[in-house]
Amino acid sequence: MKTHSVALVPGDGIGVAVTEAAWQVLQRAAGQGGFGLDSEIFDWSCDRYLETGRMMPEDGIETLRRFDAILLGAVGWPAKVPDSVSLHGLLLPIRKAFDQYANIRPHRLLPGVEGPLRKEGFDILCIRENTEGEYSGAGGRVHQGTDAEVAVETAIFTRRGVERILRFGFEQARRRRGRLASVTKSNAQKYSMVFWDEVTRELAAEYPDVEVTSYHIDAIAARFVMAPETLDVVVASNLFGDILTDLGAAIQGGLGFAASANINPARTAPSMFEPVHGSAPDIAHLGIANPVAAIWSGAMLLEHLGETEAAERVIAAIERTTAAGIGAVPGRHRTEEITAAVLNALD
Ligand code: GGG
Repeated sequence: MKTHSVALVPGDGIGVAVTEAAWQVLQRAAGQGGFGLDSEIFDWSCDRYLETGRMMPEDGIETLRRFDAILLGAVGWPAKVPDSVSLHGLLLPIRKAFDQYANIRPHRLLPGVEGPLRKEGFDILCIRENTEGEYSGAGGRVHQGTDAEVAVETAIFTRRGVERILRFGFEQARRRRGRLASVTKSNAQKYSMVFWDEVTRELAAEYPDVEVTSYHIDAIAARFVMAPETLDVVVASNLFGDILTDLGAAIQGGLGFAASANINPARTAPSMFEPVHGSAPDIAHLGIANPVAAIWSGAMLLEHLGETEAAERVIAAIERTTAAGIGAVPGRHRTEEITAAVLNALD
């Protein structure tokens, strides 16, 4: 029997409960699909930071490297550790070290899920550049605490980085409805974003079958709400993609429904799967976190490992669950009820 190894990094807050839920579902799907899933749990989190001064051990990356995939919950607990420290101590270094440059975030409506922004037919695939741009961690501060204080955050855009994420987007558009939206703010950011637009135009010549439109981030944010049916695949930088996908999640009905995959397309290192949402410390101990986004992310993990049929069954089980109204309204059902319903729907 084929067995895949998965590193579980539940992280902080509700990350622990939703990872546990997703893992239960993945194991059930594996049992039904005739393949195995082995796991090891890593307690890398803000609590660990408080104990050891590190979000993950020094050899954390090398430890993760031997797994086929990583399932992550959420990172951050600002009352314990500044978010900038936790993010740069765990999530961002994993994406960077494993060259998970394509962050895939599917936004579509699940049956039965309501929400004030819900738009029938909403179906957008966001591709977020995941290893450089505004989250490169380059910059500095001088004259701290004085009137002359200066803080600089350098956004790094390389030809390699921009070209490969756009190419990834073009390929996805080819497999979907053939439309690509490339997102910048090139009227205001006259170096990096003008460069991004230029690379978009260069690549467009290679993909004559894909209809390409360049949007500014503010304009496409409005379009997400007003005319989402005009969008198919959306490619954006690290920061713009991060913001836009929270909007996508809101239109889906909430952050509890937004899944994501941090993919290393060359498969030279493990890819990582995580819900878009954060650790939500305010509800962490209430048992009401919605595990749907984490379970959906788990389905993306199975798909990546080549277990396509099992992945499709998990997605179908999620859809049957929300269609029955379970997990469809934030806070109405407990995490364990939603998980049990998805498990039942798998059977
Ligand atoms: N589940 C992922 C998570 O913890 N997200 C919190 C967050 O702020 N992430 C920033 C990012 O995805 O770059």
